[in-house]
Amino acid sequence: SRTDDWWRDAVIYQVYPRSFADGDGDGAGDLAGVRAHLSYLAELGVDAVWFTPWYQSPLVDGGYDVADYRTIDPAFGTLEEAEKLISEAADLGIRVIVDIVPNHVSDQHAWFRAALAAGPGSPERERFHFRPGRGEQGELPPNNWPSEFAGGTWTRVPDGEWYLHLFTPEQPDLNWSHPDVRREHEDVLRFWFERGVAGVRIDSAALLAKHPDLPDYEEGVGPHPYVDQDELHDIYRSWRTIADEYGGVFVGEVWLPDAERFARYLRPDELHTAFNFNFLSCPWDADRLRRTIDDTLAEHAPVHAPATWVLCNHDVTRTVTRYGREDTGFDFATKRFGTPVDLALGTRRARAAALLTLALPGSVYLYQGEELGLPEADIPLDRIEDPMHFRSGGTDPGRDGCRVPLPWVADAPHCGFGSGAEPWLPQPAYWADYAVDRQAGAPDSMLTLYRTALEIRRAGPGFCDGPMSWLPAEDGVLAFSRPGGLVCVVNLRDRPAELPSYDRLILSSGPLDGQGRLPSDTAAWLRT
Ligand code: TEU
Repeated sequence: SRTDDWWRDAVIYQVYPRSFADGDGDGAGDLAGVRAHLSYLAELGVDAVWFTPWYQSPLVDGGYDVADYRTIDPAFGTLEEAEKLISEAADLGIRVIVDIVPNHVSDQHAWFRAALAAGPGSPERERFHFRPGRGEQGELPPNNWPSEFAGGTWTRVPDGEWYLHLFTPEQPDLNWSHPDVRREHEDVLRFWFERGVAGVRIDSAALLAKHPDLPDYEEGVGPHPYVDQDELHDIYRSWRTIADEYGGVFVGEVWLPDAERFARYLRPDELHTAFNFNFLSCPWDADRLRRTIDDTLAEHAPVHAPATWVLCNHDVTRTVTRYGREDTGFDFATKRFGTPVDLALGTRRARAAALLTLALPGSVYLYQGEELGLPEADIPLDRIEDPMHFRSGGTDPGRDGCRVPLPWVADAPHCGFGSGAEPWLPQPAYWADYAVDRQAGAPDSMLTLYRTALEIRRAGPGFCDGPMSWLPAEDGVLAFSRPGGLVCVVNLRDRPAELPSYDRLILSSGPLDGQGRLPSDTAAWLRT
């Protein structure tokens, strides 16, 4: 719908296919379900859809354990359906972004099965990180690396060797100094660009390359042996030449605390964009938010890359819950996760945060259900599937609470998620209150807020990857202007705030008080 630079200020909707819509009635979402709801996404007004992995997979880690990139998992559908989906989305002006997981594959991937069968010393094992163990009998893991998901990073196979996995044992890490590994991923990129995808998300993008000696690591002592290795830049430069052939774009999942190191990935010959997760750890506080915004924009400015804004994704506690409580700990007495939540407050803040992020320079990621204001759900212990929960010995709730199947129709079985089997994760009793059909015509619903805001954003001007300037404001209030006279004001204090008397485009929550002031925890867009 727009130019080659569409991605610089796009709104990108994240679909977690297993939980979006169930077209075949087996209790799990699928491509048929997505295709049936493409018009919903068009009406919402998003520019692109990012699909978390839909490839053949045992789904041990929700598809981030890929067994074959050239096959769609039968639980989701077929390659032909994916191709249809991509072209139907294009007809509606929606671009498709797929997810590539280069750090590891599934233990069911042909390469790993071959490596197990071929045994120690075989060329098949060189595509992974197999090593003899330490200790007299080789009974100790080859190094001390901690797992990204708790538990160890090494698993021993029956012939005595160990293999490396930064995530679960079902996700063996690939050896990125092996030419097959590089060639295969370049082919996979071409495979999906050939099928018309507009972009690729790169999972765990700063982890793939490892120090060749796999040395022990003490936190903070010496260079890190696998985070942010220099070879990565060479890998992404070769990927970029492929993307450029197709006009495709990258968004990297680059979790790095160091802003300067992060920005190195965002270059005209490397990644176009990377997720900015700074808001996920930023409290609802005007000074902290302002500093986070300034830091984020300062990180991106020198490399001329647009910032991205993320309030939620499939790995973190849902936005309205995060803004409505202090901590997310596990309560052993009630076997429930999280402290009591003030959902009304969390929702109000999430509404204001939506207008804030949508008014900032750059692109915005919107995670399915965020536009409905879904809270984090409590998942009964015996229904949790996320390996993160099990790897932590049960101390971490895991990430299923943000992955519950969507409610589409309040009065339909399973809230319209599917008409057959029970959804793979249970929907809470209150889920129907959030259903799309309840929210669609309701003036005060979260869905209406998002639809209206996205419509205004599309019409512009001012919602772009251009400049922003802070305006003078009272303590606890954020106010900034954008090109074309757009002004955004966010009141984070506990009493009303002065609002300039420009034309009002939208309020996150109403009404204004008798003196025309903006209520607490509310945002407004104005036009001068
Ligand atoms: O996440 C990578 C990652 O860094 C995670 O460890 C993240 O810190 C954690 O999920 C936060 O709660 C990606 C995917 O987004 C995630 O779903 C996968 O499980 C992971 O990679 C492994 O592929």
